[in-house]
Amino acid sequence: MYRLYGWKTTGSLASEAALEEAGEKYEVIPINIREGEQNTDEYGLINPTRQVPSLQLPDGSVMTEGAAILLHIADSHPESKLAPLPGTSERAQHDRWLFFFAVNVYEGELRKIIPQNYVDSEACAEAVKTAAYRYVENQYRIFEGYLKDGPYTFGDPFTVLDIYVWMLAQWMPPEWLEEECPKINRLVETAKLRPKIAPVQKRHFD
Ligand SMILES: N[C@@H](CCC(=O)N[C@@H](CS)C(=O)NCC(=O)O)C(=O)O
Repeated sequence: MYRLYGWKTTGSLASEAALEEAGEKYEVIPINIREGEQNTDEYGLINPTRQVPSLQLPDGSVMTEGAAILLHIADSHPESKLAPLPGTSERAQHDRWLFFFAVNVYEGELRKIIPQNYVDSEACAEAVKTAAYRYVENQYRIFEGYLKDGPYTFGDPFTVLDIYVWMLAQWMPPEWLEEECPKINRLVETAKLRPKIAPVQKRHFD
């Protein structure tokens, strides 16, 4: 059985949704990052970055980095069709945008939330934060420009990229997303209604 270390509405949400879509059995080990539980010695042995998510695989090994976890779940459950086949040009596009969101958007979100971790002087932190807001919004506009008829990135197939976008986009102000990125907003709203996603959505956001 998989063991997912995570906390409500945080980066572990996408891994949880992917495990649901893959029909896997898993246990969530709560790590309350608001209370600093990621900083215990015990958790440091599981994930030296002291972040969530971390995923213990059925063989006992542990992996970290949310986007890598999503790809692993997709590739180890090919019957779930959660990613295009490796080596295809669709997969290249899928991974391109997954990394785009992991590197540009997720990291941008961290600069918004903890700007003080990115600069030495407290005085510069506010400037980092302001620039991060603008930067993240621009990343969403770039992806919006790539999307076609939807509802998901590649039309009907629902992939772990869509799961990642569904999670991250809910960290944006809903009115901004609706007005500025209607295609991404449709992706998120459609994903929310999926039979396996809806209970996860409820657990995290209600
Ligand atoms: N690169 C990591 C980033 C994970 C990350 O920043 N997680 C946040 C929650 S969304 C966290 O654990 N923060 C706790 C902390 O930084 O102390 C990933 O993509 O999985």
